[in-house]
Amino acid sequence: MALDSDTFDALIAAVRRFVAERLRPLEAQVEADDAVPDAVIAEMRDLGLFGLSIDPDYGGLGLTMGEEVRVAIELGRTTPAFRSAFGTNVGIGSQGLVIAGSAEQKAAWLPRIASGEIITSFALTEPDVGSDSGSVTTRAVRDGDVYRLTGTKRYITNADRADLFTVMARTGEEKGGRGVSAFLVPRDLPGVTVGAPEKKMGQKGAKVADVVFDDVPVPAANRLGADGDGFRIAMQVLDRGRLHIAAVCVGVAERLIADAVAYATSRRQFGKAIAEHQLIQAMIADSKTEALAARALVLDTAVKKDAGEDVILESAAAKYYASEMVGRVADRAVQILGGAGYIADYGVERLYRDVRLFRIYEGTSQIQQLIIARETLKRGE
Ligand code: COS
Repeated sequence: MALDSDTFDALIAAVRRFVAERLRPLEAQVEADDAVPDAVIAEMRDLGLFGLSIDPDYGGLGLTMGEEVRVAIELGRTTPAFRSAFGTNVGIGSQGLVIAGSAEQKAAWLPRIASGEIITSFALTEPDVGSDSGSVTTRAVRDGDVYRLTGTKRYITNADRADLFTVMARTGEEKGGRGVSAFLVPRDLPGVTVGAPEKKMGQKGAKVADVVFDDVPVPAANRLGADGDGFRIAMQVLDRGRLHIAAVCVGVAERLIADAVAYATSRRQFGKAIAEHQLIQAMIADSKTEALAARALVLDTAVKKDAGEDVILESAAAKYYASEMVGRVADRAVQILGGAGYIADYGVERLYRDVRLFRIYEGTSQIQQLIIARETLKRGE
């Protein structure tokens, strides 16, 4: 159920203030330290950010998708690592449980996820399994009241801090997604090991790492949904996650446009502000047009999702368009800033590296194209 408009407006205003006054001044520090300060995480908890998407019955804010994407756009206006700090709890780390969890599973975990007391991660990708996620090789073998879980998951966001993993593992002999089940795996079970965080191109402060499961005894009660439901659950989680990421891309694009405009209006060449040169204006116009188009697509898709429509195609289209769009916008922002765009102090260089990931995680652009084409062919229009 939607929040009343005053409450939602107050939330947006609080998030906007938090981003502008608290997070943006810390961007260079997060980049240098490759970490989001604990004090900021505590403030995110107080704002309710960890529970944006979780039902109020479990202590969350229970935002609709239409509301969540508007919050995500606001959060996009700063370094993406801040959003990632609670992003898994809002999205891929919690939504398997929200979509397919039993009442007992939800009661056991969701309140602590919503409050940010525990951190969640989504463990689908493996060393040899990326885009073809139906072919996961991690195995969960039933042994009485437990499944014995063995395998390695790769590039797992927030694994370094995670208390609870949603793990997709093969339980049946069927090929492809049909043999895959999903499990809630607490980190403190014996046999769970988290590797060292990877060195990444950008999005410093948001960590990814391997997670190794070595004969981990996962209670059978921790399976999400029925045996063999795991792939479908993971796909539903990603449909939703992709729309959220698309919204973040819109926010980053809006930030980059603002940075480019601020620079172009103050920087003078040939006797006038470079913003008065038409070739600069052309870049600003292209970026603005594309950002508006992406914003409209994101908001429209969220409305459809809230209305209960199937948005597999639209979520993929939003992620595809918005992530590619923000790549172009970042590239133009560097160009408008010229030499300054290539220098770390100005921040645009950092965002240019940060946005590169949006075209890859939660499904590459090529996977989005594949989904969009399949769904269009299925729909016949
Ligand atoms: N919602 C619900 N069910 C879905 C679904 C969705 N979005 N997508 C697929 N399914 C179901 C299908 O209906 C099908 O069901 P049946 O077995 O009953 O027929 C089953 O899942 C298998 O679907 P499909 O045949 O489309 O699977 P493919 O192996 O062809 O894979 C893609 C589909 C490529 C779309 C999927 O593997 C994918 O999204 N890959 C990218 C993964 C990714 O984003 N990784 C990022 C890292 S995780 S942060």
